[in-house]
Amino acid sequence: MSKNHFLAFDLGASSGRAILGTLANGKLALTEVHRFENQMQQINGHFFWNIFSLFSELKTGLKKCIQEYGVQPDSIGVDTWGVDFVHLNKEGMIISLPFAYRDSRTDTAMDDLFQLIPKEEVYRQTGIQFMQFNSLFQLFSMVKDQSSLLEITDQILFMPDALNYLFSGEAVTEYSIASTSQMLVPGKNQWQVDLIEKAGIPTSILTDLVDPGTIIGRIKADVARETGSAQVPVIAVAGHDTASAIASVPASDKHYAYISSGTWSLMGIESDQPLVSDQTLAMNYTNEGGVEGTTRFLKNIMGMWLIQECRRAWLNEKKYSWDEMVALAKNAEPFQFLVNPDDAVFLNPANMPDAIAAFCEKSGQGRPESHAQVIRCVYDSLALKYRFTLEQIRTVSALPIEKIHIIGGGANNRFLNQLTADATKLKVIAGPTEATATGNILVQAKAMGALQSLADMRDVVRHSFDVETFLPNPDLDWDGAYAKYQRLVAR
Ligand code: LRH
Repeated sequence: MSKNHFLAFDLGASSGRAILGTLANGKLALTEVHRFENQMQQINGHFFWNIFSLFSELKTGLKKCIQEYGVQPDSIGVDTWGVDFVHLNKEGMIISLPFAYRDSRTDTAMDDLFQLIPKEEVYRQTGIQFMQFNSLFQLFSMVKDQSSLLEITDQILFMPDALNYLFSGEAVTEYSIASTSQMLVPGKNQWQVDLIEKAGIPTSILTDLVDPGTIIGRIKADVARETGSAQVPVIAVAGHDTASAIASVPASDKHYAYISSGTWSLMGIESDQPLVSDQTLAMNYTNEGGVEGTTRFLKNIMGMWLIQECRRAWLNEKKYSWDEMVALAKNAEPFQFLVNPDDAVFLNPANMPDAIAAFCEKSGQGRPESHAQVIRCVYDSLALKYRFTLEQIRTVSALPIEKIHIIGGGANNRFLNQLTADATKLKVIAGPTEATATGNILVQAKAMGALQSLADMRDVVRHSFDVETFLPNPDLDWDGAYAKYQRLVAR
C-alpha cells in the first residue's frame, strides 16, 4: 500500500499549527504535531506580526514531525491569513516586522486612494471587497507617508510566501494569497500593473506569480540540518487560508454556499468566473483566486473575532471555555440585542463587549448588561448576517443554493450551526473542522502527483471526514428578527 506524508503549516491570527497528513488508499488522516499561539504585537502604537518567531515555530513543527512522530514528510506547504506582507531589502533580508492588518495606519487609506483613482475603477480593475487593510491600501498608505521602509524595500512577500522563502530561499508570489491584495486582475494570475502604478506603488517590489500547487524549491541545507529534515520540496499551496479551506468543501455538486468559519466568516460561492458588476460593487463583494482557476465570490464577515475578543476582555473576571460561552448564550433571550458584525467599530476596539454595548445603545436597543446577553447578541447577529449574505448572493448568481457547508474551526459550534440553519431556512452541513490544513495537504498531494484534480481532492475529503447535518427548525420568529436586523444595517 502506498502512503504519502505531507506537512501543512496553517497559521491563523490567533494560533498556528503543524499538521501531518497521511494519504493512503484515497483516505486522509490528520495528526496535529505542533500548535502554538500567535498574536499581534503592539509596539510603539502599531500592530505587527512576529514573523521570526512564527518561522521558528514552524521549524519546531518540522522537527517534531520527524523526531516525535518518526515521519519525514514528502513535502511541506504554508497557508496564512490574507493581505499582510514582509519587506525584503536588496540583500534579501527581511527588514522590519510585518504590519498586522488591524493596525490603524490604513484608517483613511481608502478615501485617500479614491481621490486619486475612483472607487468604481479600483473595483472594476480588481473585483475585490473594499477593506481598509487590503495590501493595496497598506502600500498606498506607505507611499503617502513617504515611508522610509518602503524606500529601502526591494521586494515584498505575502506571509505564506515569506515563510516559503525562509524555508527554501525562493521568492515567489502565489496566486490565491496575491488575490487578497486587491492588486490582481479579477480571475487572473496577473498583477493589475496600471492600477498599482497609478497608486504610486513601485511595481519593481512585486515578484513573479505562480499557481497554487507549484513546487517552488526545496528546504535549504541549513534549515534541513537544523530540523533533521531531508531537503524535500517546498510547495506553494493555496497560500490564502480561505482558498485552502474552500478546496476541501466536501461537496459533490455546485448547489451550495459555504461559510469558512474562524476568526472571520467567509461566506460565498465557488464560481467559474469572477462576478464584477455595479451590483457586486454596491454590495461590496470579493472575487478571490482559488485552486484550478476557481473564483471565490464571497463576503468577508467579522466572525468569531467578536466572540474571541469578548472572551479576551473578560479574562480578568473569568476564563470562559468556548462551550461555556455557548451555554450562556443558549439561556439568554433571543433577538433582544442585535449588531451589524461588520460595523467598523468592531475591527479592533479596545474593549469588544463595550463596543457591542455602545452599538446597541446607539441603535436604540438599550444596553446588554450580562455576558450571556452579549454573547447571544453576537451569535444571533452572525446567523442573521448569514441570511442577509445568502439573499445578496442570490441576487447576483443564478446558482441554486440548496445547502450551506460550514467548514473550519467554527463548524465545531453546534449552536451557531443550528441558528444558521434556522435563520437561512437551509440545511447546514458542518465539517471538516480542519478544512484549511486539509486543503493545504491535498494541494501538496496534487502537486506531488498523488491526486489529479480538485474533484479528486474533494472525493478524498468526503471519504475521510464525518460531517454533521443541521435542519432548519423555525420555532423562533426569525423573520421578525431579520426585519429588525435589516433596519439596523440600513441605518
Ligand atoms: C481569514 C482571512 C480572510 C481575510 C483576513 C485578513 O483568515 O484570510 O480571508 O482576508 O484573513
